[in-house]
Amino acid sequence: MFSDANIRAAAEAISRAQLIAVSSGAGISKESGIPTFRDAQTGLWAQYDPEQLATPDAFKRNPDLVWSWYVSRHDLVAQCRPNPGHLALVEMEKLVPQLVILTQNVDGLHCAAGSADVVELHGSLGRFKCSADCQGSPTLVDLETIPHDHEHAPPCPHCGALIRPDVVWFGEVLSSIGLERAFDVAGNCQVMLVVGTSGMVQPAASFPIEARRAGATVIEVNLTPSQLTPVVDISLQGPSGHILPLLVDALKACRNRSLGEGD
Ligand code: BV8
Repeated sequence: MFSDANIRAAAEAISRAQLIAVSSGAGISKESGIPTFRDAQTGLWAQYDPEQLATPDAFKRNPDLVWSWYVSRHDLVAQCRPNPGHLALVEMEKLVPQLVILTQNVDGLHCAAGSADVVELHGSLGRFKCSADCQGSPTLVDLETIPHDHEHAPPCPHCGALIRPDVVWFGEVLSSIGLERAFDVAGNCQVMLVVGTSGMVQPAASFPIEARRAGATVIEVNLTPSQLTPVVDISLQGPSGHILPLLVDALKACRNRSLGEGD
């Protein structure tokens, strides 16, 4: 699990920082009811490997299967709410000079919680687009305005190419603007908080390495050790919905102590 001393050390590092970067993965949304990417898929999806479904080839080979997977995830996420972990980051943002969230998640829960500065590196389940980007990149399509069902990828109303989710698939490049911002934040932060990611997907898995190279204190919040654990300075093991609120409380205590000392 984690020690009070580690929570305090993490809070001290955050209290001294000008820029805090948060790198979040599927684990932060687990307590909102959204399965992580490597959880055994439930129901119909048990027999599919997400990394085999979240690719341009899968969509080309079997667009209706990939479409159904995304529409079912979209419908699940639409019923989910931010959990205390997301809300703690909104609190933390108010207690520090600058906090930027670099999220791999496509569930939109950081924005729904009220975080002000979120880079959605892998896109969003809430947006759909023409797979040919016929009106420019991206050609977003409002699903509410076109007839569609859960079984078949619908045609683009402009050009007839199939509609797909506005997410970054494996083998696709991330938006250069988002990626540039992410590496800039990672290279200039004093603290990077890595929350709920296995650290297996590139280029997001490089951010903590980049932050550490630039001299930042890297703090991990994860249920279990991850690929990144060996390179972090402070490891807080447990559910993020429990640990992040504790971290915010410790940060407030830190600030009160320093305000008291300042009297
Ligand atoms: C790119 C959107 C340049 C879609 C996602 C070979 C060929 C082609 C590419 C590659 C290759 N080898 C490597 C690559 C690069 C590839 C990659 O990294 N592959 C990996 C698998 C080896 N990356 C890419 O392709 C990226 N693009 O590199 O472009 C390029 C292009 C061509 C060729 C080479 C390079 C694009 C990657 C983006 C893919 N899209 N999502 C969708 O969602 O459907 S990734 C998807 O999986 C998620 O968005 C997320 O990023 C990732 C899952 O990772 P995590 O978030 O970490 O989730 P995971 O389940 O793994 O772990 C959850 C963690 O939470 C666990 O540690 C668990 O312990 C913890 N946890 C659980 N509960 C809690 C908790 N922690 C705290 N509290 C809890 N309660």
